[in-house]
Amino acid sequence: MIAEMQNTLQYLKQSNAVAIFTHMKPDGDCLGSALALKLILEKYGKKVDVYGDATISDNYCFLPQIETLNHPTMQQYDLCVALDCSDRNRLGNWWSIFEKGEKTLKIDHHETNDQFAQVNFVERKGSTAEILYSLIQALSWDIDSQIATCLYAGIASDTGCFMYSSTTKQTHEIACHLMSYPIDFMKIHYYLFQRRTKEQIMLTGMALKNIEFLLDEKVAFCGIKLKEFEKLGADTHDTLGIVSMMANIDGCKIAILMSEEKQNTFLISFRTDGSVDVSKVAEKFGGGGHKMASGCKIYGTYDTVKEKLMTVCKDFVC
Ligand SMILES: [Mn+2]
Repeated sequence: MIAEMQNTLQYLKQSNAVAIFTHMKPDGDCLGSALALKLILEKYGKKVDVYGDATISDNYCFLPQIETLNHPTMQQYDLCVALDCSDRNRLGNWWSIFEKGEKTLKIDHHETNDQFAQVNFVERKGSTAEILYSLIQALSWDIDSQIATCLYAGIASDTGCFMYSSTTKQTHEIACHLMSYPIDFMKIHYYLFQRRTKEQIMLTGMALKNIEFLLDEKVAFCGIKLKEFEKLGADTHDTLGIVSMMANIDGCKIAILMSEEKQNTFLISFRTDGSVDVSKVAEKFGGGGHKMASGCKIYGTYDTVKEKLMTVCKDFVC
């Protein structure tokens, strides 16, 4: 562990042409960490490109330099860094660029054994941004308000605004230090947790109206069909926050949102009050995730997919 940390610090200090990689469907932690690392490396005289998915939610538009994503300025890199990526598949098509790096580094907080880089720095922290903060401290590098904004956004994002069990005393101490820079944390919270489009609110309204309470009311279920998405001009990206709201219903052990992405293709999201490990539920369908939040994809008709879900859930709640 100490060796991995020393190697990580060496890599960051000694490299001059750096490529940073985010995972597919990047979240706030991934993007915040990538931009924080970009900004600090540039501050110390290095050239940096950031690669990531082209379709990024408007909710991340407040992040400094988000517009520089996928505008490479170099052909070759002496260091390629993958952030927040548990395994190599998370890099998608960027893998072919990543693996060509003279040196490769992974910085991540997920539990996984895929040591796909030359140096793999993995710590069980609440966010990748928190790990990055400790690396920056170890390097005695100076942050500024832009870097603090990115790190704060990453930490807030992955701890559900300091609400999840991954939040520790140290998480708050880091946030406290970051707030000593002039960062607009109200704006960060707004974009990460509050902002909704009209379509998202309309969809939420419709979904909540259609919740079914099944298996002795221990399961809250909501299915959204393709034609319902179309009627509201919405798609599966607009379901943000619905399933978490369902999991807050008193007495609900598992909340399930079943969204029809394409005909006979359903994206399933699971949440729980903590009494069930929903990553195990998702695994039954070839998916995965965390104890409190997970997901999978199931093919079939609306009724058969719903039936399959209930058959599996029965074993977890009864
Ligand atoms: Mn993360």
